[in-house]
Amino acid sequence: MLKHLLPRIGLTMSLSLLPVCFFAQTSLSLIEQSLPNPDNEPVPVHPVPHPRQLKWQETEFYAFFHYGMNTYTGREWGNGDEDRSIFAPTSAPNPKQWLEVAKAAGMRGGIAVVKHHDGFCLWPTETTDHNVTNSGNDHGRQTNIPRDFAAAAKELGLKYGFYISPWDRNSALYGTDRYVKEVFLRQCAEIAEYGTDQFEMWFDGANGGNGYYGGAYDTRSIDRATYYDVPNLRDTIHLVCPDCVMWGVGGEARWIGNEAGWAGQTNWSTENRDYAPERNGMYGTEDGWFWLPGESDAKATNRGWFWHDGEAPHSPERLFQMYLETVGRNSTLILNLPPNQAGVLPEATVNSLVETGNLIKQRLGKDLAAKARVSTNYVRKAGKKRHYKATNMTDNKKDTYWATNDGQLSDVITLTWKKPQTVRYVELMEYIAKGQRIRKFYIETSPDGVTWTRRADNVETTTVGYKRIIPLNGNTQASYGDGFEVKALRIVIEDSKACPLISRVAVY
Ligand code: FUL
Repeated sequence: MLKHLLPRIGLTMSLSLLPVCFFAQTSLSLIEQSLPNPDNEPVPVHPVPHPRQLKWQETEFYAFFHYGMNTYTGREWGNGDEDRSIFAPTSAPNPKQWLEVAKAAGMRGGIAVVKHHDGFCLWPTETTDHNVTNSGNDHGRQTNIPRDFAAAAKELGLKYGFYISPWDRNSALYGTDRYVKEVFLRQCAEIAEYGTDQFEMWFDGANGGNGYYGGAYDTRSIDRATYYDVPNLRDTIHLVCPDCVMWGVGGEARWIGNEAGWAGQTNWSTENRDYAPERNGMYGTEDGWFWLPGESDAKATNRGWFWHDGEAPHSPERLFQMYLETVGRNSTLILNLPPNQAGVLPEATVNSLVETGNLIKQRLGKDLAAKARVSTNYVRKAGKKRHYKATNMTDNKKDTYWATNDGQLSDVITLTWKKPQTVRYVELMEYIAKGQRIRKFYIETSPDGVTWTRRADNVETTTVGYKRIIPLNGNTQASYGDGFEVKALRIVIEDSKACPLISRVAVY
């Protein structure tokens, strides 16, 4: 009956929001099994991502730009009492240069801070006088970061979004209901107007404490769970920016739980709403009831989030390691690049990031699986317009996938080459639109297709998720090395929540 009343996707998603309950889960899969299924598609394993979360996940590696009042005071957290004239860029801030560097580094987008905890806004806003229009020089008064950042991103074909601090140490209203209605929600709405195709809005977890607060100099605390009116915030922004994931406060992606550039080797994109991110952010929760994928925020430089005198970038090798330990572990990586007082990224940062991009291209750019023969023991029965053959994993198409029949939770994927290949990394991607499934696998290589040696056996080969990259020598810090000469490689899937669905296997 129900199937005539609700479209399948809507039904799946609205029901996936129900509280944990065996009854709901059972009745859901019964309903799904009774739906017509000419393509013999596997039923989802709940929870599944919202389409906006899927698009967000594909951004993979993107930049963070901390620029603002702190760039000129040398602080990391301004108190909110900074004189506006201090914001005086020595040349016009240049978001296009920031994003060009991000693109050269292999990133697919960027997020610019437009208001940090000090409350100074980097765009002309009606919500407060504490903004660029009252700043120290003409470059400052003409600054409009969201306008210029969005324009540059569009020109360069990158995704973009903004960081708006919910905490505001300048506002006299902070801590009252009026702050949320008259300042914070309006600021978010103003920023949404700078581009309906934003991919993420970033809301920091530092909320409340001491500050200037319009001259009061006191300490204000808020109830994080209710103060920011999150449901209203989310709905309002999604009306204007339908693909914009609300990070942190907004509850559509989770903090990975450290700012050191690594995610757990075991990393589920599933979580519970009442999770404590610092405890579980790195790993997620296998039986979590919500799709809440991890994002790792990390610094590409050695001082702070904001630019400081004497700062130096991390080496390209260190940044490549971070990439492997985040993007390669089912997390996104948002890597911070701080613009200096001239509003540009310093040369040393530029050089390190360009070189990081080169490493990513050299090491993970040429897929050897494309010229391998790929086979599995099991293949799901094809439907009218869809098949699930092993070659779906190497066809470079994100919407095709290999699958087994229902109930078949293990299998072996074998790749063989006519001539020996030097291999160093294996990349796997699950078709997560139907849920994250795999929970145990391992990798072996063979010089002749007869004798097999297990590789990376020090690595927890548990979850895959959106993307997993395994260095075959098991060492993310020195992953490149000499590689292994092989004629065959196999991925042994030992266990999966339901039939495994893999959209990509790549070997580098
Ligand atoms: C933290 C903030 O308090 C830092 O200043 C910075 O913005 C970082 C990305 O998030 O929690």
